[in-house]
Amino acid sequence: MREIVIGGAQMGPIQKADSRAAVVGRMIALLDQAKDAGCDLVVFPELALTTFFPRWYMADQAEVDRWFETQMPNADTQPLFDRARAHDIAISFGFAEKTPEGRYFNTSILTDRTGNIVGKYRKVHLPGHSEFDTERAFQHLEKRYFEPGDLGFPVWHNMDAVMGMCICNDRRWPEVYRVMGLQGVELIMLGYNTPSVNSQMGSEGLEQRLYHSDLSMTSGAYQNSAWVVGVAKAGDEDGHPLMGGSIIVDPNGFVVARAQTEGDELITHACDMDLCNFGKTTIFDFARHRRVEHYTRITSQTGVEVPD
Ligand code: ING
Repeated sequence: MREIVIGGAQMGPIQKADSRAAVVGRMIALLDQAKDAGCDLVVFPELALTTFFPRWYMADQAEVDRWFETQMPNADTQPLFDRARAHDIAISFGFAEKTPEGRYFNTSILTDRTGNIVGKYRKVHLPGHSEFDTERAFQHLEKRYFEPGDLGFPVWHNMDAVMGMCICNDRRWPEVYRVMGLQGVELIMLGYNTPSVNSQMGSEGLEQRLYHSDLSMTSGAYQNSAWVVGVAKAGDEDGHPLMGGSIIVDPNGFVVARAQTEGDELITHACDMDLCNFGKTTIFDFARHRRVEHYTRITSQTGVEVPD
């Protein structure tokens, strides 16, 4: 049995005016809770250090840059890495990354239990738009502030398991899970910031959005026989509600832990990585069952092409 006790550290709202130090303090409090709960690994949300700033239209790049980190760890986040190391807990969290070359990504990192960064992922599927959209109830400018990720969907050996990451909207695309599944992934960690309402369809309720989030992650887990941990940043950020719904999903697609609030809330589960083995060696033994000669559209075609 290869058991990893995993914590999903859902975070409540981060206001535009909140400092990174204050946010890191909340993350450390969740880490302390996780230590008391016996966690070995803790997953934090997407863009965990700041408010979900892509909701704000900014024309001035200097204003945009304020939301980005140019180093990781850095002065603001070093206390988090130090506490994780002291607790012997591996962590994963998302942040806005500005590279030394001046490129901008929606990024997440994974550490080992000694606080060393062992993996980095950059969000590939950027939802929303790049210019101010007057038709929307609120803006979602990820295509304005970030480039699509350039690292693909790698996996890493960490804590005697094969681990991968994705971020938020990525969880809605089955290709994401399958590319990691084809690398033998056993645990997929993801954070998300999902508005509670649809900026283009006010009638879409929270129940449907929570269902689609569950559906995406439980399907990805089952169809690749892997654990999936999805962790929200939730609550009202400067008048803009984000949904909660953080979950831990087992390799059979069952939700084994679920957040109940829209605040800072730790969910935990003892995840046996060997539970992945049966699915990977029977119904989802890719080598035995997949027929790639019929899948070429998936990588050769971007949009829909209806035959005559
Ligand atoms: N947020 C949302 C997400 O994919 C979204 C955007 C919401 C797209 C609902 C489609 C439907 O969860 C981020 N940050 O990707």
